[in-house]
Amino acid sequence: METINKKNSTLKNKKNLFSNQCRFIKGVASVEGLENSIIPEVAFLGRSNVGKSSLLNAITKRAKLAHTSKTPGRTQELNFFSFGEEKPILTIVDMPGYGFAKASKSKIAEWTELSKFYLSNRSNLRRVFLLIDSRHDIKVSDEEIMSMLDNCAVSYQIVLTKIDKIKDRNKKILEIQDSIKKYIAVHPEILSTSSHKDLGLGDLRNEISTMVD
Ligand SMILES: Nc1nc2c(ncn2[C@@H]2O[C@H](COP(=O)(O)OP(=O)(O)O)[C@@H](O)[C@H]2O)c(=O)[nH]1
Ligand SMILES: [Mg+2]
Repeated sequence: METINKKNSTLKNKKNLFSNQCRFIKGVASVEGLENSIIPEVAFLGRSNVGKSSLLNAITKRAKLAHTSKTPGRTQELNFFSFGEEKPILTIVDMPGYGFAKASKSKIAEWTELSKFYLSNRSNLRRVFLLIDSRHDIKVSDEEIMSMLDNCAVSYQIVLTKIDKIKDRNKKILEIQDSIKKYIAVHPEILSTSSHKDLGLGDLRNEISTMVD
């Protein structure tokens, strides 16, 4: 009985995942700051300015949960957000952006050390959502990341952002599909979203909900 009740309460939580409690836990700026966790986790990853923080705010309908910025390269920490009513059932990690042209060598080295360590050592990481700005093609820095994720066998899914800015979404999806063929750990379905125009957010929420036990 106890277990059934527990299961029911988790199911209820899961259904309302994004309308119920969510809170910022902490920002982690170094490998030493990372603590192990057994709570299912997903991460938002992508180039600086791709719209990671905006997307997190949009799917949670909390405009100020994650800091967004017009200036690229601002989020330098892994930011942990916890979801669930009585107990946490999911963590979403807003990752620092890569591929910022003006970043110094030392900043890039910092990013690489922390993010690579996180991505390759996180046993509770269920999926990485790799965000691509729909106005751009997949860049060399995105390809490097996909190869790295393939190498450490982390499952990842492409999420196009800012689709309010493009005319032909289907064409874009086909182009991206074509350019990711050679990657192994990538999820076959590409999601397309607009945080500003509330497009595709339900599909992304559903996908994330399937990561919860
Ligand atoms: N047109 C449009 N702009 C967006 C969208 N999402 C984010 N942006 C803009 O892109 C910029 C970077 O967003 P941010 O979420 O801070 O990107 P991050 O660096 O990846 O976290 C900001 O100026 C946002 O207003 C979107 O869906 N549509
Ligand atoms: Mg950000």
